[in-house]
Amino acid sequence: MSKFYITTPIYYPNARPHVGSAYTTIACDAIARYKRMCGYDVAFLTGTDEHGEKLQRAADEAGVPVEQFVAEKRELFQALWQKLRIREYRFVHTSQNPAHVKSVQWMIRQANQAGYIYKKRYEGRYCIFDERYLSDSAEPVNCDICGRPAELISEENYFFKLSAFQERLLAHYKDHPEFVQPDFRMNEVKSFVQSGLRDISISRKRLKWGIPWPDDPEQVVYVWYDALTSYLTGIGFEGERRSADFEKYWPADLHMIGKDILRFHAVYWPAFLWAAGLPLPKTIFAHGWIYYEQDKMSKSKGNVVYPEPIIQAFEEFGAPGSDALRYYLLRDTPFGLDGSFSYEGLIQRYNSDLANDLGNLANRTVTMIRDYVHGSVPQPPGAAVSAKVPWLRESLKALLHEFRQQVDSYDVFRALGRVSAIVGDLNGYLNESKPWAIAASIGSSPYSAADSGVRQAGEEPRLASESRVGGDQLVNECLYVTADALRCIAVLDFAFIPEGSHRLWEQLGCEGNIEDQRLDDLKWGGLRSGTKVGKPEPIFPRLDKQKALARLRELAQEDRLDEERAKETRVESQPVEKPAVAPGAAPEAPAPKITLEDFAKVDLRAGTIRSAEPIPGATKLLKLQVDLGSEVRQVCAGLAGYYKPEELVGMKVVVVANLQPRKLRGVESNGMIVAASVEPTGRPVLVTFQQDVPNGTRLK
Ligand code: ME8
Repeated sequence: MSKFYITTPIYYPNARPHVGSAYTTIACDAIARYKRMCGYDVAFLTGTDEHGEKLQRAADEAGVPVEQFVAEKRELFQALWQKLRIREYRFVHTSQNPAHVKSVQWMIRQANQAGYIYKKRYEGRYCIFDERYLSDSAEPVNCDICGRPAELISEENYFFKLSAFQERLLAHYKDHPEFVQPDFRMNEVKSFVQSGLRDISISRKRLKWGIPWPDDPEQVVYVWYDALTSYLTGIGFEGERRSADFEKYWPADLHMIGKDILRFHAVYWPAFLWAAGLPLPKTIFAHGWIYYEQDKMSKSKGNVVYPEPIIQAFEEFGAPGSDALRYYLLRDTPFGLDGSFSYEGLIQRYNSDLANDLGNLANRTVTMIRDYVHGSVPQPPGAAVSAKVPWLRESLKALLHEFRQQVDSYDVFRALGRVSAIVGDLNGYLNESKPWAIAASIGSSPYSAADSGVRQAGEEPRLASESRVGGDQLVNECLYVTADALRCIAVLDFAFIPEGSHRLWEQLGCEGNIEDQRLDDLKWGGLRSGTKVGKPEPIFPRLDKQKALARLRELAQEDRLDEERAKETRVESQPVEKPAVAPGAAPEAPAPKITLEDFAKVDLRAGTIRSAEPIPGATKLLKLQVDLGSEVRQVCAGLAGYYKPEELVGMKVVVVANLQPRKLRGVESNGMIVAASVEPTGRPVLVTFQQDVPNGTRLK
């Protein structure tokens, strides 16, 4: 059996996943499902990229230990994949993963032994948001991906001789034009490499949150070297030790990525692999970017789209929400180009392709089989009655072939377009043949066509004089042809819209599980006559555009508010997030060991609370002015409900004085008051002194 190894990028768990991360993962899930149905032994990898300064800062801002922060966010990704019906994937995470440490350190050692690593002082600009080096000079510069100002880094680092791979890369691109897809992306990569490659820094000194550099505890490995190596770790690579899965699946057949990270994959990654003596992946496909109504999604603009409220809104209307989103993302934008998300577009696409076309065809067909032929798929006549049938048969044959060609070249947009076109043809065929009219005229049904509700408004029953035999044959032919074509469509669509396709398969009464179907066996005429169809329930009910739009917007807004509230609750409840020792509960696990140097970074000071007052709208926060000797600091603390403001005034407390300032409920907070948190509620008990000490005294 041939194998197929496909990966998504591993995502930064600095925030919850949004529709952009969903886009890549959905595309990969669809391709993985499709390949399984083509008979491949598929490994599908996704995961989270958890090291680096970006993650460290996000955790600091949330006031949570970074290990806990990434573990919590990682779960949000897995929960969303569940909702989006992402299945049979392996999940790799880069922090707290001993196998991954071994992989990365092995890669570095190999490159070092091969002479591709050297040490030098680095001074330049670095974008923390995209974790990339931008220039080798101190000159201020903005990142060309995210537009943020880059930070100055000045430290002694390990460097990778990327320049040594320039010619080899160009030769590889020439010999393997399929290595980067679509073709226009290959051209971009080639011209970047032709313009000259510089060596790159692959370690960080100031940072602790990373994989230790082998034999140099002062440095951690650059987060991209670490992240790319996860494609190996995720299938059982641990440096010298390699699993049978790794031997089977590597090299990857497809790294699916967004266009933003093409250079890392098409230039750095092959060089890192060559430096370690490992074979290269076969194809890197860079898809486009999804914008929100033509605008870049960003938290500060409040236009980031999250999948959960979308799924919920559709489900409230009885529609398969994950299918609606999956279909919209893959069918609305040519795969490889940029796309624009809009709620109107989402409803429009769902209503036109899934509700009006496919859903209607399925519902009409199953209803007519139930009403006209006692619920069993009829026997098609030996020779075609309608002249359209041979044409439809040829179209379906062509579809089965072209669909595979298109998905094999990752043109999922066109493949779905082909299916949609044939659904249109089948609806046209039914409308022209009017089996409901024939059935009514010959009375071949236990029900009348009018009762069945399938006659179109204003239609007259026709062919009243047609012989019963000819009429029966036409009805049988129509119903067999559409039901059989729908069976094929369900199988083709299953990779893309699994929920609806599965229901369609069941309604048609087909034997076996849809996921076990093989595309090689899919042929016209495969539906067994006599198959009992199920109850004709609408699979893709049509949505009222205005109502659906209003509900989608409402849920998206609620979701945003919930997220903000959750963040504020978390911040408000600091420093008492978790009870230190809840009575009757196991004590909290000890935090990882730190050095004295680490501890010395925390500036703890004695201070006297001069005033305390509530903050409007905040249930737990109090605004305090704390006298630190040389200054009076404003600090917001989650003490309301536990301490009365007047009790606090005059109290001597311990303040973390060098925390980054941040705003809580719009009020600036410049430090944190130290407290023990007790009982399951996390009630704060303030730390104070046995004897008086001057304000501003440092605690050591
Ligand atoms: O770059 N439209 O992680 P990341 C389309 N950890 N795709 C989008 C998107 C959007 N608006 N936003 C995100 C990283 N994506 C690294 C990767 S791999 C070894 C390390 C998708 O969380 C797209 O696939 O920033 C993009 O490449 C990926 O999310 C980046 O995710």
